[in-house]
Amino acid sequence: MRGQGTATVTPNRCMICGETNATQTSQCLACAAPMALLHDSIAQDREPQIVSIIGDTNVGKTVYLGFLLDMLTHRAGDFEAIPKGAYSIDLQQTVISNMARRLFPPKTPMEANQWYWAYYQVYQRASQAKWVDLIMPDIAGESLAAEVAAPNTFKVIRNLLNKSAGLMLLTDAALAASGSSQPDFFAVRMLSYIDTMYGTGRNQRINTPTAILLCKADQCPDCFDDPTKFVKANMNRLWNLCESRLSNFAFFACSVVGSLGYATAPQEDYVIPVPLHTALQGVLEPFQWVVDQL
Ligand SMILES: Nc1nc2c(ncn2[C@@H]2O[C@H](COP(=O)(O)OP(=O)(O)OP(=O)(O)O)[C@@H](O)[C@H]2O)c(=O)[nH]1
Ligand SMILES: [Mg+2]
Ligand SMILES: [Zn+2]
Repeated sequence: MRGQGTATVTPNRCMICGETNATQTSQCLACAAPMALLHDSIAQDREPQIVSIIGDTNVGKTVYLGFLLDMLTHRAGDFEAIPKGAYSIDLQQTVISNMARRLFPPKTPMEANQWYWAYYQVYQRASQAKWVDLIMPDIAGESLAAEVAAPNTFKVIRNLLNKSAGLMLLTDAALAASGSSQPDFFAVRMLSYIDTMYGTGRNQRINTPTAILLCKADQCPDCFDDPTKFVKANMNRLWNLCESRLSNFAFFACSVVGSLGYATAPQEDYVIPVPLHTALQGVLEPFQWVVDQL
């Protein structure tokens, strides 16, 4: 019978953490992953692969993922993408509708039950045409930081990273270019957490394909010319760790805005950036690279 083919899953066993739930719950009671992922994957009769988008708070993960998914559903490049389940559209819609009103989307809450999850069937028309089913959750940077600082605080993150077939590590290039060491340290902490979790020996390296994105590159356009050179110069700790612990990594520059304005309300003492227009650069390339490696 169709739909019963995946031997490793039973209908109420969470795909992310493996916990058995009551059949009716919409989110896993243990880790808050949507149970719809499981039901949709049973319908596909194919094991989906997880690509995790990770990075510090405020680096631009939500914005990046929203635009990426929107490009995929617009058949950008060689891709064609079919969202599985209406929940998969929520992130894309939130980002696009906010940006159309010249607002950045709100910060992702720390609670896992409020994250957006996207499950897409992606078809790549290339020399070797292929289908991949991808699960891409939008994780909050603060939750990632909490898990890295105290492993097992956010079980869902640990399970996701453990199961990831590909990683996209986002870093704030604008902040790094201004001389801050925060982006470098965060990325190094994140990678060393993953390295320890995988328990890779001294002579082995992490072979999960890892794309490292230099976000907000509109603020430091020279990183488009040579992302690797930028990382060596501005995030040298990260570069060294990649070279010694990862076997498959690549650097990419990306940006979603063409120009920014800054606004403040009377009597307010804070200034917010206003995206005056959207200009996507380097959004698809890192994703394409990850899919090519899967
Ligand atoms: N200049 C510039 N700023 C950007 C770009 N993308 C995002 N930003 C800025 O970065 C902020 C944070 O973006 P988000 O996508 O919400 O960041 P996040 O990584 O999801 O943060 P958390 O949800 O807290 O983990 C936005 O509000 C913008 O101010 C970009 O391409 N260029
Ligand atoms: Mg976010
Ligand atoms: Zn679960």
